[in-house]
This record gives sequence, structure tokens and C-alpha cells, in this order.
Amino acid sequence: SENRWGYGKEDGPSVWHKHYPSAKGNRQSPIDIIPHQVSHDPSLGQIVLNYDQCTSINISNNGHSVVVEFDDSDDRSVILGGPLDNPYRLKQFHFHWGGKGCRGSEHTVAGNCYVSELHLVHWNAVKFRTYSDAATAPDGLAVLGIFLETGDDHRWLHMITDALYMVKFKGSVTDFKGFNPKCLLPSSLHYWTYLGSLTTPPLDESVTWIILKEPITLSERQLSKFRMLLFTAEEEDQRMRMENNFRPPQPLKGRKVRSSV
Ligand code: SG5
Ligand code: ZN
Repeated sequence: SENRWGYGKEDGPSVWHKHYPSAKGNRQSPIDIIPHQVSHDPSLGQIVLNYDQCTSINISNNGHSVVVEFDDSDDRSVILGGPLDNPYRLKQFHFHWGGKGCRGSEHTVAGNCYVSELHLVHWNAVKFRTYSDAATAPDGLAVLGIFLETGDDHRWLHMITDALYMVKFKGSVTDFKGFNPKCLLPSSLHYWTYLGSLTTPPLDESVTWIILKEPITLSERQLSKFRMLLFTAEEEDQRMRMENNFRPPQPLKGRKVRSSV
């Protein structure tokens, strides 16, 4: 079941439903966010990111994206507030991006895509004992999504892009200590929120999505370093460039997207 899915012609998002029936569920992600249809909800508070004590562990290529993992054995780094009933612990972050051209984000805004999207994955350690218990529960995960657009160099993203050559192949892992994702946040934490799913198989409907309205900027040069990663392992004869690792928007099916401001 390892290589059952990918982003290619034969194993991409349009056929995921064959092995993962949740693909056709009622709260799938990503979605197209249409700002003038968003419901304004003054009861939604600000989101708070308590990342001061956070500890990154390693960076890896899982064959679908590049992932930075965190120590989630206690509540040292959490997201709270906004639509969340309690703090959720940071487990990992990863990116989705396109090939050459403009596509690359998973969520879109009024049909427009960004070149990339960063996902900070958190889990509800108040209600669940482990990440995997949380990952299948309706209120188990909270993913903070941040759009990336091209422009000037990002001041801190080079810490990640400079490490990518170490994790070029699927299955490679290297130490990545002392990185605080706080440096990747835009200046405003205004957000849209809705109930959805993981955007990769198993597509579990367990995610409270919090999508920041303000994008961050990276340079074409920085973005091009992501495209030097490979979907394939070192021992494979065929080399497949890691790009277009995003799922397109899914039907809203009556869900409400909310915004505090
Ligand atoms: C699950 O879904 C997976 C992630 C995966 C996201 O959270 O978690 C696990 O399998 C448990 C560790 O995979 C990993 O974290 C592998 C280390 O993320 C990816 O595969 C990267 C694309 C999908 O999350 S998302 O909905 O935020 N895109
Ligand atoms: Zn993701």
C-alpha cells in the first residue's frame, strides 16, 4: 500500500477515490475560498501561535513533500484560539508547490492560485492520546495554511532551501534542529476557517483548516530549489522531479467558510 498514490497521471488526485473512498466525502480539502461568500463571525477570536519553546528535529523527503518534524511530546508549541476549543500541538510542517507557471497552492482564492502553500500540522493532544488517534477524529487536527507568492528573497526560508540538497531523494532524512517556524509567518494573522480533511491520502475528515489571508513572499530562486527534489528514491532507475504535489479544490457541499474580520 506504500506506493498507492502520487501526483502523476496514473496515481494522481483524480484516481485517489479508488483506494481512498473518503475522497468523495462531504468535507474534503482543499477548497476554493470565495471571499464575498465568507460569513463574518465576530465570535471568532484571534489565533495565537505559542511557538517560543518549539523544537524542530529533522527534515525529510517522504516522497510527496519535504517535511520538518517537531518534538510533540508536550505542549511546548501550540496553536490556540480562533475556531479551536483547546490548544493543538505542532507536529510537522510541509509544502505543496507547482512546476513552472503560477499553480502550486492547494487552496485557491476566488479561483486564483498561489505558487506554493505551507501547512503547519497540529493535533489535539487534550482529547487524543496519539497523533494517529487524532488524525481520524473530526476534531483531531488543526492545519494552518500559508500562501507563498514570488517576489523578493524570503529572509528565513533559505534555512530550509539550503537544506534541501540533503533530502533530494524519497526516504532521505537529516537533522534539522533549532528552526522556529514563527519566522515564516506573515505580519497579519487574519484568517479564513472551515472544516475539512487531509489533502493527501488517507484524506481523513479530521482537519479544522485555518488559512491566513496574507501570503508570504519567496524568490523564484528559492522556489526553484524545491523543484530539485525528487518523488523517487535513490535506488530507482527513473527520476521524477517533485513538483505539482497539490490536490485541486474539492466541492464545498454546503460548508460555511468563516472569517473573524
Ligand atoms: C497526514 O497528512 C500525514 C502527513 C501528510 C498529511 O498528516 O501524517 C502522517 O502520515 C503521520 C506522520 O504525512 C507526514 O507527516 C509524513 C511524515 O503530509 C504529507 O504527506 C506531505 C504532503 C497531509 O497533510 S495536509 O492535509 O496538511 N496536506
Ligand atoms: Zn499539506
